[in-house]
Amino acid sequence: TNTPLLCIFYGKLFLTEAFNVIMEEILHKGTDLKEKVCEWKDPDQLRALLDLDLREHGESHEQLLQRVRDVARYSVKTCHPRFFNQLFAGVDYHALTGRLLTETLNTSQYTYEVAPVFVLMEEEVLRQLRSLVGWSEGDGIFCPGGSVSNMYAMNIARYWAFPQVKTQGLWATPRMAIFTSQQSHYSMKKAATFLGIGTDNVFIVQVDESGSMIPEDLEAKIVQAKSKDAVPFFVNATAGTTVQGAFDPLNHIADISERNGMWMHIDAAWGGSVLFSKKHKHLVAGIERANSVTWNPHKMLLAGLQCSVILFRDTTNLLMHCHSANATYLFQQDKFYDTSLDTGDKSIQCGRKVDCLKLWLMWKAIGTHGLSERVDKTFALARYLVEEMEKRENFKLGHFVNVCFWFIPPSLKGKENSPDYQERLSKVAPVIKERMMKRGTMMVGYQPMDGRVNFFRMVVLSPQLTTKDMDFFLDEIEKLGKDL
Ligand code: ABU
Repeated sequence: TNTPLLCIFYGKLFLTEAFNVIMEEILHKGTDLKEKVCEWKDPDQLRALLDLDLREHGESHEQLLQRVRDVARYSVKTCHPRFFNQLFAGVDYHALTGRLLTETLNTSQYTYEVAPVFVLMEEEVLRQLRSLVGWSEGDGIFCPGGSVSNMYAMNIARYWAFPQVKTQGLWATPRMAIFTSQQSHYSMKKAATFLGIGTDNVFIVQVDESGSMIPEDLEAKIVQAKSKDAVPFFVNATAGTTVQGAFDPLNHIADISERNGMWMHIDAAWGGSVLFSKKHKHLVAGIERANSVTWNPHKMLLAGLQCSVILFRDTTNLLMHCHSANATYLFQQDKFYDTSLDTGDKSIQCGRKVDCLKLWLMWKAIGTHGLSERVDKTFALARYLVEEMEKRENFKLGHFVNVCFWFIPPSLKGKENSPDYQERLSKVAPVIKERMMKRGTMMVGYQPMDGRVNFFRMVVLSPQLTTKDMDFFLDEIEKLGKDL
């Protein structure tokens, strides 16, 4: 019989047993080098295996546990040390504990009354991150991903430049111009679309060979925008581009922004974490001169998806002024505590997940020192990989902050001048990728870019990794591509 007490009893039992499956199938097997990163199935096969249909009546305890096992089995193990496919990877167990706590407590970050611990925690984590940027004051908020953090920056910048936009909308603004490099994240264009600025008003600035913005071209694009009667108000510099991992020259861009009265944003979603590293923070010299910074601790720091912040140098409460709607059922001004702790009206969301706890708990566990070692290890392994590639015949390096490279199969060796060389080379990475997915040995991404045919982008993140894994990676690529 389905009494409430029995439901609770079986619910708790299910959770306990499902948790054991999670521990065994994902956290033990999923991080074991002898196990596969993924068990590839074609979509039709996978649909059938998962039995996705939702029915009138519920299933038995055993059937449901099998569902949990299936989800674990057929999902990609992004915690596997040989998952190199994205800018996130690996697992930090303290952060994971924070994620589980967050899910279990199931609250929304908007008011002190429902999230007292997390309102104070978010404030403190943001303060510490700002201080790494070099700001003793300012503002910020956790956002659902780097694209949304970038969108916040653009929206706040527009409000700063044209405050009447909040009430009068686009009727109150001139044609606006945004500047960003050709290798910046695509969220800049999405934000321009979403905010009604329009992608035609996103002026694309050229990059040099390494992928860094060319400041002289930024100046030229500002002149071009003005000649079209567009008002330059926002420049986005990137600290760690998505593909090449390039860092734009921040001080130079800050000079240009200041001279032109523009808001300077830095998309440091990937590269912001170098702020933890004494060795590598020179890459973001000048970051403190920005008006806003996007930073994703779920990437290089391994806080777990998703953990993204937008930080502001502003001390005039722009975030609140721009976004507040003063809902009286949430943000009553006659509450019995300090209502400035009800930070939810700074957000464009209502319900907002708690994203600060995973970072806070991980930071508490390994300290600033541990986080700095994590960043240094990422760079050291990338450096090792580059040095090893240079020793091998069949690898051609494109760039090496993110390790971008082509694998040149024996059949293409020495054929660089053949008319069909680029076309044949473009087919190599997709075939190697297919083979590695089907073997399940590892995962690494590839892409074409700016006239360059498909090349691999290797991202080294998991704390479990050693130089042996880098050697395995190179051997495996050679094995998978030797007959191409
Ligand atoms: N938001 C950029 C992330 C892309 C990647 O993981 O490859």
